[in-house]
Amino acid sequence: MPRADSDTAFAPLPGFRLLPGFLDAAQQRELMAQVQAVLEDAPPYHATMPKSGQKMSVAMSNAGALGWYTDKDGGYRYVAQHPKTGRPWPAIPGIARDVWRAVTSDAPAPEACLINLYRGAAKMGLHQDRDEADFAAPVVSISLGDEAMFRLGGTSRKESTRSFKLSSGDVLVLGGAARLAFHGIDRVLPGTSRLVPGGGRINLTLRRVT
Ligand code: MD6
Ligand code: FE
Repeated sequence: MPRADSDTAFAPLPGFRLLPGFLDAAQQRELMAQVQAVLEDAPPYHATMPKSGQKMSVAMSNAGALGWYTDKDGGYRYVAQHPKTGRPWPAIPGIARDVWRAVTSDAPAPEACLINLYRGAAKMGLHQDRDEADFAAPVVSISLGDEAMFRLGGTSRKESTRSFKLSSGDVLVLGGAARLAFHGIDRVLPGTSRLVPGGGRINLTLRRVT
């Protein structure tokens, strides 16, 4: 019996692209330094899920004109200021903008860069990225630090899923039919990288919002 993870019924939707090792070690270190500068201005926080009021295990911050945010009463949305400092989000790191330009053909510049910080047992449940007003542009993600098991499914929760490893420097694109594919992080593999100061994993997701 094949395990669910190697289910032959699973095929990624068109528009899904995994680019392993897209950033070399030097580029990863430079991007890490740029992200640290963002996090000094815009400290990571644990956002709260709508309705349940549960805090997310992943710490978050943002860069760009708009940042993804959630709290108990407001729900999932984009906001122009850091919820605690009230300041506008810092600019999107240059290396991240370079990656967007390199992997999206004619999409306008990204408006939002969500920064996910995984420490300890943090993980992210299966979700769709669907809080944007327009799904024409892809979502581009960059992984830094510890390896993680990423789970990818189809556009309905019922469809089969498959998990695979994301490593530091990998770039993942959800565009076209895969733009609304369900996905999540099952777990991070601690101690598999020394890139992130204090350990753990950082994922940047770049998006058009409006
Ligand atoms: C993560 N990534 O890798 C979570 N979303 O930590 C995402 O939620 C994601 O990797 C949209 C497109 C690519 C992604
Ligand atoms: Fe996502």
